[in-house]
Amino acid sequence: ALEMPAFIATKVSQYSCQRKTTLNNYNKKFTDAFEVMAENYEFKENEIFCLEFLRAASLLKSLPFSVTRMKDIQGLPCVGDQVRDIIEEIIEEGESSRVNEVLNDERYKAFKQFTSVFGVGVKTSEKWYRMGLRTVEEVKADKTLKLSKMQKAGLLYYEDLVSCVSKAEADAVSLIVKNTVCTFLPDALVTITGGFRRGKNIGHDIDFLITNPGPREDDELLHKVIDLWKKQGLLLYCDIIESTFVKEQLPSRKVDAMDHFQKCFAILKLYQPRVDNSTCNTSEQLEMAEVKDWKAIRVDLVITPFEQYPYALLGWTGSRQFGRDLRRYAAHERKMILDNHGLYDRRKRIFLKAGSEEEIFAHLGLDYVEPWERNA
Ligand code: 8DG
Ligand code: MN
Ligand code: MN
Repeated sequence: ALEMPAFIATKVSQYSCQRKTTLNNYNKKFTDAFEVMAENYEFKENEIFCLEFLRAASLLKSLPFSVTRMKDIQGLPCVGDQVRDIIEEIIEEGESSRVNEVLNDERYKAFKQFTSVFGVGVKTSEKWYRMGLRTVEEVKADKTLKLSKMQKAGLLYYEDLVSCVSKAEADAVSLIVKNTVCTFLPDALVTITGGFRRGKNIGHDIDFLITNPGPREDDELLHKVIDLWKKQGLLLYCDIIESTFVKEQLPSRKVDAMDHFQKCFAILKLYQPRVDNSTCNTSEQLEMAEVKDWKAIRVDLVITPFEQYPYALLGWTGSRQFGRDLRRYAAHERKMILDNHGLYDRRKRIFLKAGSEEEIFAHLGLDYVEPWERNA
């Protein structure tokens, strides 16, 4: 067999939106290491170094072969000195001492735990760390802490939420979401986005995009859905954010800006019949045995106007790095501004309409990249 058939490193784009990145990662031992480094820089709020490692991880994920020699990365973009050093260490030693240092670092370990709680970011982690807290258990035990409603829910359902969502659970929740939405709007389009649309079989949450192709608009849809789930006892937490979209406003140029759609970050109660229910099969017996027959699941619901749907779909499908690179590509290579609502051509001074994701790629002069090739 040929070694690295016709692979030309200098032809690899620095933008992940010009590469195909499937879940088939030949360089996991490198990309896991880079992601640890990136996360540590995120905890230190060093965005430049964080992005440098995320870009390198993303690039190695797209390579069609395993890197085994320094020669393999010659001529590739996104590989700076810091990254190169770690690759060299891993090739020679099988692991990186710099990465191991981070993994054993007290601050990193504490931040890693804190940020795994729904509603907790770097700022809160910093505060808790300064107070001397180190673990989620210590946070739970500290009754003097002032917690947001979101953080309270995050701690209450912590074990369920850190155990990942499976594809089967995503399908079950998908049915619930579709059924509920369709009782109010039979023609509504409900699409699973995020990691599951990219073909992942696990996730930290389930993301849905909801739009109404028909003539009828319904600003109350999200509230109706949430109210019904409340009535049915299925809603464990929800934070509804109203739309802040302004039509004339130019898209945000910030690469990580939040969009303006009406949305809801929720925690749903998913009932799971126990596999072994031969000994207890009534709800009373379940209760007596203190067996929990449900799991808390994080769900994001986003409502979009139909004409913005392809842009919202592209943005919410991710990956986050793929989205960042799309916007960076649009700005730097096309003088266009892309966000989850639309695409603005700064030369022509017009918004470009799109009826599908394919049309957005075409507007940008990019070859189409399938959702499962966007795991950058
Ligand atoms: P995971 O849940 O399996 O861990 O991965 P994911 O599905 O890729 O990540 P996510 O955090 O659920 O976000 C899905 C995509 O949505 C992500 O690529 C970025 C994009 N996205 C937006 N706006 C927002 C936002 O306001 N919050 C979050 N969390 N993601 C957003 O376009
Ligand atoms: Mn997700
Ligand atoms: Mn999400």
